Amino acid sequence: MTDVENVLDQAGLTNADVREYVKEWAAITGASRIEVVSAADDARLIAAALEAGELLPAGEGSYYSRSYFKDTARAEERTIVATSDERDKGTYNNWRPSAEMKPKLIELMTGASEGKTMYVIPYLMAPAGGPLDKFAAGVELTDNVNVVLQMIRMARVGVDYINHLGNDFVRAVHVTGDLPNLGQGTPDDKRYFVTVADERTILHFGSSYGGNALLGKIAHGLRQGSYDGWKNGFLVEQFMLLGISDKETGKKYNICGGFPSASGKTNLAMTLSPDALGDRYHVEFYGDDIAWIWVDENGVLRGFNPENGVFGVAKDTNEHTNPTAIESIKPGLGVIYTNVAYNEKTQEVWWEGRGDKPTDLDGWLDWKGEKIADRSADEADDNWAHPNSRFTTTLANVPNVAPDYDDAAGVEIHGIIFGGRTRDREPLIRAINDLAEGVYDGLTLGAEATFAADGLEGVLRYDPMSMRPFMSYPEADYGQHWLNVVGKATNNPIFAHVNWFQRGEDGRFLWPGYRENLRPLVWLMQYRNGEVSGVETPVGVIPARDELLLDGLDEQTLADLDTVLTIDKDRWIQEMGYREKHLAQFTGLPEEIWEAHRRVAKALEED
Ligand code: GTP
Ligand code: SPV
Ligand code: MN
Repeated sequence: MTDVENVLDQAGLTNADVREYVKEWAAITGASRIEVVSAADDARLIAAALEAGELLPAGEGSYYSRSYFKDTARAEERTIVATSDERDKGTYNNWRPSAEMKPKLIELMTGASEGKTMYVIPYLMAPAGGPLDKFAAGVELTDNVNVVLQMIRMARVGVDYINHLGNDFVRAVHVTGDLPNLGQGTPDDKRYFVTVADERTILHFGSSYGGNALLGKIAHGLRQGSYDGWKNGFLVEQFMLLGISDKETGKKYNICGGFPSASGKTNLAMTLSPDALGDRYHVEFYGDDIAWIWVDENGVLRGFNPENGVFGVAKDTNEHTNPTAIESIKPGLGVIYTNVAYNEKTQEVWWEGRGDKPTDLDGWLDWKGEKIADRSADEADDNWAHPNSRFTTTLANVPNVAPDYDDAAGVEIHGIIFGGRTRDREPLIRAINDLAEGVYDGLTLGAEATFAADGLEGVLRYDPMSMRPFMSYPEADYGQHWLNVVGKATNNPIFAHVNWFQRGEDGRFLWPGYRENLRPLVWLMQYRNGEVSGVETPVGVIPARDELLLDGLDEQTLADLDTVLTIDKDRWIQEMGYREKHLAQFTGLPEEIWEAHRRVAKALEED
């Protein structure tokens, strides 16, 4: 081991608390070398990772990595929130006492990085200089260079973000572990992904995949952040954040919202205006996965995206569905692909929904690294790319990124939307004027789970505000916290529930989705402004057919429109029974939420 003090001095890491922490974990993990990294090290680290074969070239200035085949998505059942107070136990946070979890993790991590470099990644999950900086700073320690390269893209990285903060930083320790010998998914599973929330310490062992390993993003940016937000008066949510500017009126509206993992946040924030609507509306990208939200001293609800990049789902991303994403991953931008299909001869990448499948199989490897040409007949239809394969690119590469995306003051939020993959019942959009009803709607968000969580695809489940996998404290307190924070806002944010995923009896999507989703959002802002009046229903206000911008929609969509704008009363009444059971799990839920539930139920019965 080189002299740790010396390495930290050389790197200009002066924060004494951070130095102590680094030394403590260097001793536990037994790493052979220490290296402090900043964004400026990217080119050198990329070159070293290519040299070591840990990254492969994917054309000019793009890179490819494969994670271990049993390590391709977040492992929800191995993810734990630990504190020393049992009252922090919620329904979904997998709470355990920290006295039980910390020794376990220390034992697993002891000596586990021997022979490896321990990278020290000082980071900030925020645009720098804002009101929440002291909650946004952290230092990830990892023994995995790919994690470093991803973190450099996804967060602001460098010692200057943490040197002045004293002890106000999250301790985030990541040890990859011996991936082929961790018993993933067996009763003897050795993986543990633990956030010790009341100590602001994250200990993740046994993965090198995104949400399990980029600790700034999910474990800090969502789990730790939401716990800190609960204690300190702000909200941290799995939300996208976008602006819609209207050339004709010169106005701009910002909308944030939660859809469960792999349900359309990235695509919505990158959306282009439908061609038929001309250039009147323009969508500006702020964030696609996380928003930190607070009420400022003027009573304005504000939010920013704490991330610096996009870790986006590759599947179905192409020039038609999401041309913005395709632009943001073009050659030369330093993009990293994970678990897509790769051609070892031409260095091309491909995934399901990218376009025509290559017919010349020469050189093509699937996401496991196996030759496609060698597949047996019964493997012929297997996916080439993993369904949860991803691309990583920085915000600066996103063509519609908002000019002020890096402004630490954040932006005013005018609307909050919830949505998910719901094949029936949920209409295209329904607006909700009342705070308690809006919070109630978020808490009862039900949708089909996706491939972003291991082994759960297609399962119908409630996913409160799309935070179920990231929930850090009890749901009843979460509901109350929402009422408290948004209740202080005087700028009149409106709620809405959206659904791009209704299906017909033949299984087809009834709404074309993607860029057409701008139409209901424009309606929502017009409704908020009183420019359209909509149609009252027991579950909110839906657009009258002719209030939606319909120019350029195809015949089939126009024919299906009445269905996606219908409230199926019987299905809704049945749903209210399920919701009652769902909410009853949350002991101590605020009475205002129950009142909202009963109001909606009564309105449905009387309708
Ligand atoms: P996470 O990064 O996992 O939190 O996901 P996300 O919510 O950002 O999801 P994303 O936008 O990446 O979309 C996930 C998948 O849904 C992709 O395969 C998209 O192509 C698909 N998708 C997104 N929007 C739509 C839509 O409007 N209609 C349809 N049919 N599919 C969509
Ligand atoms: C999600 O699963 O919701 C993601 C990707 O955004 S991950 O970073 O892996 O959690
Ligand atoms: Mn997500």
